[in-house]
Amino acid sequence: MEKGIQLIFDGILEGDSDVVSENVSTLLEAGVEPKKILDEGLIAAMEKVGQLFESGDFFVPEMLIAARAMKAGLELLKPRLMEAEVESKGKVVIGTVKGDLHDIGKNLVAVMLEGAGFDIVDLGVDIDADQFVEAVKAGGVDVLAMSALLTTTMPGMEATIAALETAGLRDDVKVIIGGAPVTQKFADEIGADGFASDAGLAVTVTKSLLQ
Ligand code: B1M
Repeated sequence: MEKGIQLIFDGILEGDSDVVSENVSTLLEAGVEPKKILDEGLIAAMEKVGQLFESGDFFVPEMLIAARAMKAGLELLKPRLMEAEVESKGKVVIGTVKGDLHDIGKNLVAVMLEGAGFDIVDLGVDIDADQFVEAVKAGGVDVLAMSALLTTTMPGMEATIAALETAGLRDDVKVIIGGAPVTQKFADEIGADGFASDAGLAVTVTKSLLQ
């Protein structure tokens, strides 16, 4: 692994936002691709954090400070991940489902969609079916995007689709879902229109749903 990327990786594991920010800035100035820094530094480190949590070497506080350090790096990458699209490609309402506080992946999807020219309404985390439905009711929404990181919160996606149906809004919006435990099979089972396994694919799938 390249030295600067290794320092970012280690900085996230140690929860050191300053080291992460410094090295992201240095690599960007040196012309390293933002996508490389994101994939090999930031996202790889969060995967490692997950493994350390599973093995009992990390606890929630360590996950939390690692997430903070990752977000510090992501803030610096954000402008560089966004392409300069002028014309709006459509309006996307996005949120993490009820009971789920994980927002890093959701934020990344929002950044990439915004960069690709979509208007984003980010509802945040812990969003229940009624809140999603209210946001769609507000009008002009082309896509409803839901993220879940916990197997226990995935049913919130199905509940939201059911609530859209009850409200008579299901045909007005395309629904795309994602998050580490979410699969294409689950998307098919609950009647979502699209699934993406990462933020880049979320853009591709969202664009294809609106064609
Ligand atoms: Co939690 N956590 N966490 N956590 N956490 C996981 C998800 C876990 C897999 C860790 C593990 O055990 N290995 C595990 C879930 C197990 C399961 O359900 N199968 C877990 C657990 C158990 C928990 C708690 C229950 C722990 C506890 O309290 N005992 C608790 C739950 C709190 C809650 O939500 N109610 C909890 C808490 C937390 C923190 C708050 C400490 C923190 C989150 C901070 C934050 O987000 N602000 C945290 C973190 C950081 C993680 C891990 C380590 C990293 C998640 C992350 O940010 N990844 C995670 C382990 C892991 O995933 N490897 C873990 C980086 C991010 C870029 O990836 O979010 O997957 P991801 O997003 C990707 C794709 O999934 C996709 O694109 C993104 C970019 O490519 N994607 C979409 C995401 N959303 C999408 C939407 C789309 C399309 C694509 O369309 C709409």
